[in-house]
Amino acid sequence: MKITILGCGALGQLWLSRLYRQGHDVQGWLRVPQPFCAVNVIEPEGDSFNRNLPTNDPEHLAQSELLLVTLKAWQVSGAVGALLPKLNPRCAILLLHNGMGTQDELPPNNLPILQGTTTHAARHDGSTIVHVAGGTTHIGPTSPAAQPLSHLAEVLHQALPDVAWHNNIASANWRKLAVNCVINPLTALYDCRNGDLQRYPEQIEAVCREVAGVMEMEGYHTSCEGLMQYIMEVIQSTADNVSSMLQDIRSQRHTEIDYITGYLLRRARSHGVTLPENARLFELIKRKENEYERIGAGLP
Ligand code: KPL
Repeated sequence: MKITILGCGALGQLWLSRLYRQGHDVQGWLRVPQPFCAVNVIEPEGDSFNRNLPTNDPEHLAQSELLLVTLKAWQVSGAVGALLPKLNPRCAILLLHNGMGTQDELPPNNLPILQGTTTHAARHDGSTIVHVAGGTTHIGPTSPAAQPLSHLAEVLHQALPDVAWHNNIASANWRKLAVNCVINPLTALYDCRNGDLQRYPEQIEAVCREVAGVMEMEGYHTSCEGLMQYIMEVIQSTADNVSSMLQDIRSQRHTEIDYITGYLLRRARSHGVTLPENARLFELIKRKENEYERIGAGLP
C-alpha cells in the first residue's frame, strides 16, 4: 500500500519502520522538507531498525491510499488542511492523537476520515526512538466515506499489532478522553509519574464525575465509578510513564489541553453545564503554558 505519514516524531517513526518492514511503500511528510527521514527505532525486545526513508514527494502523496497523521492535536488542522487539495479523493486519513475535536476544524471535504487512539508508548532518546511498550490502537470511521474501510485495521495490525476496528469509535475516543482528562493535567500539575496519581483519589473522582456527566449528555452510557475503575487500571499499567502533557510542560512546548479538557468544557457548555473541577485544571495548565509561551514570544 502507498502510505504517507504526516509527523515523524516518536509514534510517526515507529509506524514508518513497521509499515516499511511489512513491505508497504511509505514516505514521511515533514513541515520543513528534508531529503530523507532518518528512522532509528529500538524495539522492546532490543532489535533495532535503522534506515533513511523518503520524505515529501508530492507524487507519492498524490497517489497515497492512506495519510497517517501522528501530529499533536493542535498541529492537525493546519497541516492536514494544507495537504487536502493534494490528496487523491479516495485517500483515507487516519488521525492518531490525544484529545478530540480536530476533525471539526478541517475544511469541508468528502474524504474518508478515521480517528484512533493508541496505547503504544514510544519516546525520543537523543536521535533514537525507543518503543517502550507495545499496546493497542483503536481505529474507526468518523466520516461516512470511511465506514467501509475496516480492512485498514488488518493492514495496520500486520505491521504494528494490536489494531482493533470500532464501528462506533466515538465511544472508545470518549473513554480515552476521560483517561487524558485525569492523568494529563494532574501529572503536569503535580510534576509526577502516572503511578503517583494513586495518592489523589478524591481529585480523580471529582474529574471523573464531571466527565461521566458530559458523556451521558452526549449519549454514551457510563458511570463515574466505572470510569474511575478503568482510569485507575490505566494509572497502574502506565505507572512509570511520564505523561505526554508533563513531557510537553517540562520541555516548554504547547500542550494538547485545548483538545483534552478544553474539548470536554466546550461540549459541556453546549449542554448548558459548567464543570468547576475540569475548568480549574484547564486554567492551571493554560497559566503554566502561557508563562513560557509569553517569555518565548518576548512578551513582558
Ligand atoms: O495517553 C497518555 C498520555 O500520556 O498522553 C496516557 C494514557 C496518560 C499515558 O501516559
